[in-house]
Amino acid sequence: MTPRALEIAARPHPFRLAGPDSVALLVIDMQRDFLEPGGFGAALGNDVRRLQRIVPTVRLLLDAFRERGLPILHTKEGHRPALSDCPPAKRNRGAPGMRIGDVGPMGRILVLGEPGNDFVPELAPAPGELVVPKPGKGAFYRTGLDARLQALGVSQLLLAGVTTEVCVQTTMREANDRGYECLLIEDATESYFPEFKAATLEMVRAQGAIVGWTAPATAVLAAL
Ligand code: TIU
Repeated sequence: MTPRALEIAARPHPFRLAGPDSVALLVIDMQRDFLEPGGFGAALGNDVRRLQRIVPTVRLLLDAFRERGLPILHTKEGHRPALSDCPPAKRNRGAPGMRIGDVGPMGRILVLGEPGNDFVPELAPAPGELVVPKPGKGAFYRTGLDARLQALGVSQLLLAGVTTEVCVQTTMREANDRGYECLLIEDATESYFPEFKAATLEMVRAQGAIVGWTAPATAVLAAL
């Protein structure tokens, strides 16, 4: 009898793991710029405290992947100091004095290398984990992410991070179009808008997983 394939209890139906070498954890933008006061998220008028609640869950997932030696990638939204990779259309949407590149309490807002652009300390990448800086919302736009995943032999992505309907959903759609099977971990993602998070979870798994699957972290951890 062949052993039963490992499955994650997911919606709209179980997510079958292709194998230990095929799956990666993709942690999207768990940066001070989005989770702490004085960063980009706050400059856009958001209550950033909502996002902090997922930090322990993301940490549990990181620990589980680390213990098993499975690949982990961390994305980081940010721009070069000269803002050569920031379209004026993106910069101009911020309030004057609080735009991308302006100086805030954690350094220049959404600029790579600034203190506020770094990961929250609890979720700092460990040596050997890939960090993917990205100028856009999607992690495949102007990054080498696709090639890096292919080099690793990864065909399935478990997604965590912020914000659910912006960078996480954009990345999930980009990955889905590139042939990756994607599962969004429900309690390891958060939005400034609870209704947008709920709608995103519903829409990605609708129509027989049109964009992908969703599952709670406990189901992911049980399957690993
Ligand atoms: N504003 C907002 O909800 N999100 C972003 O600008 N970036 C990410 O989602 N990372």
